[in-house]
Amino acid sequence: MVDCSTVMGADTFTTDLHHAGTAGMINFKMTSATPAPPARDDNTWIIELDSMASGVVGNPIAGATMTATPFMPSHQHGTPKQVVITPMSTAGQYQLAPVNMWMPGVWETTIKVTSPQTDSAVFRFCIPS
Ligand SMILES: [Cu+2]
Repeated sequence: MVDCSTVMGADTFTTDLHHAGTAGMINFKMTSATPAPPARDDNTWIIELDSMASGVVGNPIAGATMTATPFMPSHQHGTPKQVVITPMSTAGQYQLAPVNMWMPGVWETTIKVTSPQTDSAVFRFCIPS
């Protein structure tokens, strides 16, 4: 059994969940999660990338190249399903699917952007049993 109420530091899904990239170049905003909150097995996320400078969020980033990798740190394993990235009609928004979190527990999904800037952010969710 996984009791997510005892897990510290996991993200709580809201429509304004966002993380500044580790390089401070891109703001990663989760504009949609299906299901919401994220749940076991296949998830579909829409992530908006916005440029960032000195902590101030700027314009949407269209045409980005990125990968998304779910990983379970406590067990050191990932998932057999590759996350497919599809640009949305709204500039700067990308669909990530399937984000397959097949096991209860804490999952860290790293989104790594390699173009036009390099930056990455981690969305960390506790998936209940
Ligand atoms: Cu696991």
